Amino acid sequence: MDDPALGHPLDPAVDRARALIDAARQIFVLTGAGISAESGVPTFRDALTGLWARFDPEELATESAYRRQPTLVWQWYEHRRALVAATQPNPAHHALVQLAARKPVTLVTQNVDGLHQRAGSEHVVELHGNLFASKWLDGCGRCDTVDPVPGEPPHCALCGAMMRPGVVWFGEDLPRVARYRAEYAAEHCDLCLVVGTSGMVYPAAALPGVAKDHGAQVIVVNPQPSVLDQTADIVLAGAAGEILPRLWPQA
Ligand code: BV8
Repeated sequence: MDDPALGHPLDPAVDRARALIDAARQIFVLTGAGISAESGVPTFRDALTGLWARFDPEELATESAYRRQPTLVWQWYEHRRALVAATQPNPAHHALVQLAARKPVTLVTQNVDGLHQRAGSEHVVELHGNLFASKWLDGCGRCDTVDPVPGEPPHCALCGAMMRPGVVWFGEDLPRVARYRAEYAAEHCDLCLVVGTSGMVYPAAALPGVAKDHGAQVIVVNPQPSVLDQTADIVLAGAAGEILPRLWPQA
């Protein structure tokens, strides 16, 4: 029998998920690179092509790699910024905007692509920063840039400090406010919706477990099995862009 609203074959797990979402009072959403996959944004592991193919992402996305090879790492981020700028939010991003219009939602993302914001989501908690932000590495406190040289990190005209991508590198703590907001949301939700993450990167990966420990139900959306399936009450195996629009009415 088809789902009258959507013309999809009824899936009991989708029905159960819909009922949980409909009954939820406070929803904590955690997204990862998978929610942007249907926009064509390579996950940061996939982004290692060409010049960077020979590197381990967890090695390249570090301050030490940047200090050692600033131009190579800066160009990797410029390459990724160009890739992301050429993409658009997909139905999964837009569905979450619809959810937040119906329910109290805290949207926490591990992604640095800014696509949730471009879809219209507000108050997005970016645990790992944003590709399009930059900040100073060291710096005199009164830093001002020289004319940027394409492909090179900008430098302060006063002290020569180098600018760096405004993302959280491995080995760096998460932004304090973002981390606090994410932990608060996990501790105070009655439903946790996890979309498109392998659950491999900490401390973000611990958040669904925190929600569970505080009494929340957990729904995981991912075409592949992940370690977070063990925490889930419901696992919806499929692409976010197909599944999310089926879980609540869309405008
Ligand atoms: C910290 C910005 C401490 C940079 C990123 C051992 C155990 C535990 C922890 C550690 C450990 N060793 C080291 C650590 C710490 C480390 C860590 O977790 N390492 C991992 C690799 C083991 N963590 C850190 O370093 C963090 N900081 O711990 O600090 C500290 C404390 C105080 C003071 C100082 C220090 C910082 C982590 C942040 C790293 N930065 N990004 C950049 O992008 O260049 S993380 C980066 O990787 C991405 O941003 C992203 O968040 C993450 C990848 O994870 P996912 O988003 O899950 O993506 P992934 O590709 O893995 O999975 C995609 C999923 O989507 C898949 O499951 C796939 O099936 C699914 N999918 C595909 N298509 C779809 C889909 N799903 C739905 N729909 C689809 N269509």
